[in-house]
Amino acid sequence: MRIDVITIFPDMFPGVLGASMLKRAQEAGLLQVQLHDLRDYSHDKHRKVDDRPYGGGPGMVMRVEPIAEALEAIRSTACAAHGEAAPGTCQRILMSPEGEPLSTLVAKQAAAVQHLTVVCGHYEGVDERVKAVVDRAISIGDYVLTGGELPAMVLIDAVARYIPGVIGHEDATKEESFADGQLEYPQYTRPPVFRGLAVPDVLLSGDHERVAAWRREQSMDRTRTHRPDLLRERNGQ
Ligand code: 4FV
Repeated sequence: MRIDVITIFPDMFPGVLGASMLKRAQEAGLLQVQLHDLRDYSHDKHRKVDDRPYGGGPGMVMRVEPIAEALEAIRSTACAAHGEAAPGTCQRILMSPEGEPLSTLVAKQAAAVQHLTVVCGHYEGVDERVKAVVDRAISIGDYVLTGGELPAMVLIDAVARYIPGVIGHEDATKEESFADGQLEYPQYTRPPVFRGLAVPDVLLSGDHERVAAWRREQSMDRTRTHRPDLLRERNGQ
C-alpha cells in the first residue's frame, strides 16, 4: 500500500513512521509513505499557502490551489505508476472535523485501497473548495486540533494494521475491540497476583472452553457498561 501525505509540517511524521509496526511495515515493503511539503506547491515568494477568510473572521484559511496542484502532481506520478484503471485504486482523503468519523470499518475500507493521498489542514481550516478535489473527508473525533497531521498519523496507523502481513498474527485484528462491534475482554499477564489483585482463576485453568466463555461474557458486560451505544448500533437501533 502507498500513502502520500500533503502537509506543511512534514517533519512531524518521521518520529511516528520511523518506529515499531509502521517502521517494520515500510521495511517489509508492505507500506510506503511519501511526505509532500505543501509549500513546494505555493507560487508565493514567501511560500505562503494560506490567506485571510472572505467575509472576515479570525485566523487564516488554507488556499485551494497549492492543495489541488499537489494532488495533481501526486496523481501524475504515483497514480500513473500504479495505473488508475481500477476505480477505487486510489483515494484522496481530507482530514477534517467535518469528515465521516474514523472507525474500524472506515479503516478496513481504506486499507483495501491500493493508494491513499491524505491532505492535512491547518489554521482555521481549508478552503471549502478543497472538498471538490478530494474523494472523502475523515474525522478522528469531535474536537478541533491545531492541524490535520496528528489525524493523518492516526489514520495511517489504524489503516496499516489491516494491511495483510503488518500485524504479526492476523487473528489480532479479529479479536479486539470493535472487531465485532464490542469492547475486547480484559487482558492479563504475569504476575498472577499484583498488590493483592489476582488474575481471574479461569485464565489459569487451561480450560480453553471456559476461558472462551468467560471472555465472551466479559466482552459483553464491558460493552453493556461502558459503550451501550455500540450494542444499539450493532442491533441497528
Ligand atoms: C481534525 C479532526 C481536526 C481543524 C482545523 C485542523 C483541525 C485545522 N481533523 N479530525 N478532529 N483538524 O481537528 O480530523 O485545520
